[in-house]
Amino acid sequence: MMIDLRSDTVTKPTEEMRKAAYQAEVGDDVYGEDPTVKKLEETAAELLGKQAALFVTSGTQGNQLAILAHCRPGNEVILEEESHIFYYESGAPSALAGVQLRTIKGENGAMNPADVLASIRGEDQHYPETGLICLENTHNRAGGAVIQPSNMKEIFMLAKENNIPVHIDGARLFNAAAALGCPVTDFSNNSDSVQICLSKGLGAPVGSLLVGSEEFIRRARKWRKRLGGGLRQAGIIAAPGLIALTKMRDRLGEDHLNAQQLAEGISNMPGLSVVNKVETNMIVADVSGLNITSDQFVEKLKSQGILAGTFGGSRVRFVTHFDINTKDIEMALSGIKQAAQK
Ligand code: TLP
Repeated sequence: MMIDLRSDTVTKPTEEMRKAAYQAEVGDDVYGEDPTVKKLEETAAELLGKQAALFVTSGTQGNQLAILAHCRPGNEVILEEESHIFYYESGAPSALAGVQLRTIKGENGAMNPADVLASIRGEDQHYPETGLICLENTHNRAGGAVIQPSNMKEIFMLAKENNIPVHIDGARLFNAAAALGCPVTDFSNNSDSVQICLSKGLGAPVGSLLVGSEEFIRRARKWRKRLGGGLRQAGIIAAPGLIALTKMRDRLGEDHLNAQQLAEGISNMPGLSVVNKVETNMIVADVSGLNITSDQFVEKLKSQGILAGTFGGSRVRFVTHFDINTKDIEMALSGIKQAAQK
């Protein structure tokens, strides 16, 4: 049995989720007749304090629909330099929405509001129009860093003053809420739209939700259909998603504690250093002290029964999740130690 720390996307659905999928009441969701999908969408909208929600297949689809629904071709989108939308979505904003991206270097994933303000375009005919500002929370490439509500609020206020919508890539927004012990609305209130993932820390097999105003969701729904994302008896996958959304949020703190334990162990190993703050469920370790590449280290880990992901350069990412318990962490630590020694 491998200990899979590549991502929190790897969790298998619980028995309760599988049963819920089996028993789900369904209908044709393109006709708006799937009661389980409707319930999931209503639950998400309420939880995040928005008017409406749309069930989508993935985080990427949710983010891209947001860009499509907020922007017009030729717009410019402001976002952090290492954000998932910029770094990991295959160039979709330009390929699909025809927008260009303006990146800002953040600190621990947080953009400085002054930099955001300075990047908003003026009236000049040479300029593209700033169509959207995207925030990411928790911030993946900053090692699961929590972006503070105060920082988001400052950016949201200046965006409002300039009539620019704000979208949150909240793939792991509930991890951020769990880390600060605050309601998720402390984050979502500082936005026009939010994308949340059900199949990361929350453990559902598939799906994300895009939330926002009724008018925004109407436009996003049309884009979803246009892209072939209109699903029929989707209650089958919405039912486990509903369990994820209602029952799995409260246990995210366990993943964070496990991450702390893993980070502590790794930082005591010669040749390895933990380079992120470990606020949630991710550890980013630098392996340059071992004089090998991150790819080589990941291979060594594999031979010890541990899966981790390379994170660029000499960095390796470990992610804790629902399928990892304290015992796995202990085993992982002894395997990592072995891999670092050989
Ligand atoms: N992240 C995945 C990989 O794509 C890197 C991972 O293993 O962390 N926003 C954020 C912040 C994400 O971390 C991810 C997935 C997404 C969006 C996209 O979600 P999916 O994979 O459902 O399209």
